[in-house]
Amino acid sequence: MASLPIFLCTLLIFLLSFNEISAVKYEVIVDKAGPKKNATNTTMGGIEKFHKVIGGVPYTQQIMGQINTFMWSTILKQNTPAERKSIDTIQVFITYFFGPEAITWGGNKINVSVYYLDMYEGPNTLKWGFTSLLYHEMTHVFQWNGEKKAPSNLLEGIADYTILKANYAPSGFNKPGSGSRWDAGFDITARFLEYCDGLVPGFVAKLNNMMRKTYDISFFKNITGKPVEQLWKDYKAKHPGVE
Ligand SMILES: *[C@@H]1O[C@H](CO)[C@@H](O)[C@H](O)[C@H]1NC(C)=O
Ligand SMILES: *[C@@H]1O[C@H](CO)[C@@H](O)[C@H](O)[C@H]1NC(C)=O
Ligand SMILES: *[C@@H]1O[C@H](CO)[C@@H](O)[C@H](O)[C@H]1NC(C)=O
Ligand SMILES: CC(=O)N[C@H]1CO[C@H](CO)[C@@H](O)[C@@H]1O
Ligand SMILES: [Zn+2]
Repeated sequence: MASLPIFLCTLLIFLLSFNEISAVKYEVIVDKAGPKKNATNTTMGGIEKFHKVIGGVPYTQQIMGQINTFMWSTILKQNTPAERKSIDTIQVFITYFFGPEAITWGGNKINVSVYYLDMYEGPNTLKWGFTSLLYHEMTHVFQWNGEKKAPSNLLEGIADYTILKANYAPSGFNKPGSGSRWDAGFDITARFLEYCDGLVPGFVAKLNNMMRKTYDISFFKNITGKPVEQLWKDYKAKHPGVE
C-alpha cells in the first residue's frame, strides 16, 4: 500500500495543474452512425472514421485542451482570466449537415460535418485535417468581434492565422504576399496579419484585445503607426510578383 500516497499526490498535482491551465470543459456529442457515404473507404462512414481514424471523443477533448492553451498563450496572449472571454464549456457536435466543413455558433458550440469527415482527402491524414479545422473554429470561440462590428473577413483571417502559427496550414494555404485586398479573409488576411506581426510582435493579440468592445479600422494605425492601406502597399511591395 506504499504506493497509495504517491498515487494521491500525483492525482493532486494533476488536478492542480489541470485547473491552472484551464477551467474550460470540453464536451463532444457524436451523432449515431448513419449511412456510409465514404469517399475513400468502403468499410467506414464518417462517424466510424471519427472514432477509429481520428481517435474519437478522447482525442477531441485532448486536442481542444491543447488548442485552448495555445490560443491563450501564443495567439491572443491573454494571461489572466480578466482578459479572456468568459467561457466555461465548449461543445463540439459531430453531426450531419451539408455545406461548410464546420461552423461555430451560439458562442461556444462547434458543429463538424460528418460528410466532411467522410469525404476528406488530401496529402495529410484525416486526423490532421480535423485538428486543423478545430484550430480555426476554436479561434472563433475565443476571439473578440468588436461587439459584432469587426468585419467577418478579419475574424476569418485571425482564425486562419491561428492555423498558420500552429503549423496546421493545409497545402493550398496562400503564400505570403497573396491577394489583392487585406480584408479578403481566410489565408490571404492571415498572411497579411503575419506580416503585421513581424512589424509589431504580438500584433494580432493587441488587435484582438482592442476589438473587445468595438472595432475601428484605425486600430491598425494605432498599433503599427501606419494606416491599413499603407501596410497593405508595403506588404505587396515586399513580395513583388505574387498574385
Ligand atoms: C480504410 O479503413 C481501414 C480500417 O481502419 C484502414 O486500415 C484503411 O487504411 C482505410 N483505407 C483508406 C483508403 O482510407
Ligand atoms: C449543430 O448540431 C446540433 C446537433 O445535431 C443541432 O441540434 C444544432 O441545431 C446544430 N446547429 C446549427 C447552427 O446548425
Ligand atoms: C491607441 O488606442 C488607445 C486606446 O484606445 C489610446 O489610448 C491611444 O492613445 C491610441 N494611440 C494612438 C497612437 O493612436
Ligand atoms: C457514397 C460514396 O462516395 N461511396 C464510395 C465509398 O468508397 C468507394 C471506394 O473508394 C467508392 O467506390 C464509393 O463510391
Ligand atoms: Zn471561420
